[in-house]
Amino acid sequence: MVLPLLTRIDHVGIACRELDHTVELYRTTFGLEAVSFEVNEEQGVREAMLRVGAAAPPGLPGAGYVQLLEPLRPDTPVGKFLARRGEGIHHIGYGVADISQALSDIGGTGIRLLDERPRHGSMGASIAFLHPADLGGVLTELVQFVTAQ
Ligand code: V0V
Ligand code: CO
Repeated sequence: MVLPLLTRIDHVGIACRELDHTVELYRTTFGLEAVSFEVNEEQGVREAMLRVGAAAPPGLPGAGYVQLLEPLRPDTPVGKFLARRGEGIHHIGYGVADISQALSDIGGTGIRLLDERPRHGSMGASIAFLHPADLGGVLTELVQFVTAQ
């Protein structure tokens, strides 16, 4: 196992009821701009990525993001979260160099994997989630950038 498994903070995921309104709130309050809008049917979200800090060199990871998440339906992870807890921080996404290896290594520690294999994530990344109940109440996402990091 190559430690540490987590190489950087990729994004903070924030659940909101109205994506466009919240994007505008971050723009007018902080001057952050959305660099990507996507609908992810598998995850049940419409989401925007707001880059914080300088852009990474082309094709390289490095920038951190705020990920604003609006549920596509009530019976989705973010829809259920909003109903239960209201708007707020939903998950933290960490960069990993090799997501399949990281899943295997973390699975071996007994932490429950919500995804046994990587899924399609924002801006072409491969993502996988770990169970919040095994990580101090924090829903944790692994993110492998679109090219090797
Ligand atoms: C639920 N719980 C959470 C939580 N959501 N705890 C911390 N953070 C969260 N975000 C707790 C909840 O309070 C309950 O605790 C327990 O989990 C069961 O809650 P539930 O409402 O019954 O929900 P479940 O069991 O149906 O699902 C919860 C999990 C689910 C975490 C398993 O949301 C999931 O599979 N999430 C992963 C996928 C995801 O979140 N996708 C959206 C982001 P107590 O009361 O029992 O103690 S998509 C994304 O980030 C993308 C595309 C990207 O970055 O590229
Ligand atoms: Co995320």
